[in-house]
Amino acid sequence: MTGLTIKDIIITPIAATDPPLLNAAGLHAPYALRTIVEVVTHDNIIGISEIPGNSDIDDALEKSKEIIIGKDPFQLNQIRDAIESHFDSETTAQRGDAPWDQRKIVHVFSAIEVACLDIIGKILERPIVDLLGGKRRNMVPFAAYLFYKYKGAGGKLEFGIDRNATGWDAARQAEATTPEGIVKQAIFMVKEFGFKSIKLKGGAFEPQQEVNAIKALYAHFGPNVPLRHDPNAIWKLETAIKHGKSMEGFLEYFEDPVRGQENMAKARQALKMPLATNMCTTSFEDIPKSIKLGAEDIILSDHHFWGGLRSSMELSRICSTFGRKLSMHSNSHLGISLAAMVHLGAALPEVPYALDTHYPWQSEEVIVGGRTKFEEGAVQVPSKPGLGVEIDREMLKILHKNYLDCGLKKRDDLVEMRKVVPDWEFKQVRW
Ligand code: GKR
Ligand code: MG
Repeated sequence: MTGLTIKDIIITPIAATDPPLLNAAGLHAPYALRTIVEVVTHDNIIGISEIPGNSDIDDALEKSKEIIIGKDPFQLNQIRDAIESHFDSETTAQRGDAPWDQRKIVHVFSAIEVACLDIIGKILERPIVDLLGGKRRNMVPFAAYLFYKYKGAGGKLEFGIDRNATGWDAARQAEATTPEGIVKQAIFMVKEFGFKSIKLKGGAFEPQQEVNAIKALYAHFGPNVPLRHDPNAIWKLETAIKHGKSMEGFLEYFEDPVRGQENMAKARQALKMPLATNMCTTSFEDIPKSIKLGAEDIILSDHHFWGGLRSSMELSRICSTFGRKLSMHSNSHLGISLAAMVHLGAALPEVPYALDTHYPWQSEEVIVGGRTKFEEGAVQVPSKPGLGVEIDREMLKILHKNYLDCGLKKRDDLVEMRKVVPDWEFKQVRW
């Protein structure tokens, strides 16, 4: 074995405090699960990555060790081929009906690819953005991501609150179920992070209530702050067209109003505003039908489920070829994922829309130096070699203990919702 080959892969599931956020599939648990992956070479160079936490994905990662250990981290094509032939192939349908993606192989490859790029960057003494073709911007803009929520901060406090909290901390813990509550949340989030665009996670309340929230945001922030609404595919086509029409002129784009590419194409025909998706076109195999039908205007990529950073660059070229815009989707995450998103955001040919991030909802961190700073809603592209962030070993231990103590193994917003509304049911299409 040469010094450069991979000698070990360390998989550490963690749980980070997450508030009770509502969405079309239920309620966030008191902890968001993430998995921290370390790929170690014989020379003891460690590359790191972060992916959504899910014990099935962790098991798949564990199984991939036997084919990845011994490989050269520069040989990413070989590693991808080995992973693809080792596991049964997955279809888009396996992403599931929930707003988050439940496929395994894409996440496994993303975890290994980002960690290998981190190693390559460290060896070449170059930031990952340089491995993606180089930096096109120094600051990567993100959007405020508003959620309807119950009162509470999540974590050990469960649904409790810190009575001394002020500013964004207090807003993060406050209930937000009405248009006024959503506007208040937006004011504090925008003040704290400087975001210039706002997204509302919808699909939690009946459509008119959410439309009223969008109009209340518009009334408060005015026409220069772009707004988006995302009901996570839970509206009927008629509902999306009726309420979509009433939001024309208020929204920068409308995200996954309906389920499936066919319905998205019909909604797109009927509405005079761009449609975006992270639920109907979610993999390369979905692209031909998306183009044929005209399912959306904007694809919200996510390197965790599009198979890594280089795949996301390939996606950007496909998008521009077929007249699509590319932006970025997010789930609850910490700073290692954020750093990867920022490197990708810096390399993309264009960033026409501020990228999504759940980051303001988390309060802990697993990287040295603590929480990543936002300036005017944007994050500076790291310039250190690789990802430019390192694991805080003490925090990793603490967050791993949270994982062991909390007993959660994968995200299930239905289970959490039933703790507060016992007869609540998930519906593919609700309104
Ligand atoms: O965290 O509740 C949530 C979101 O609904 C998330 O799971 C979605 O995947 O943010 C996502 C989206 O844009 O659909
Ligand atoms: Mg979405």
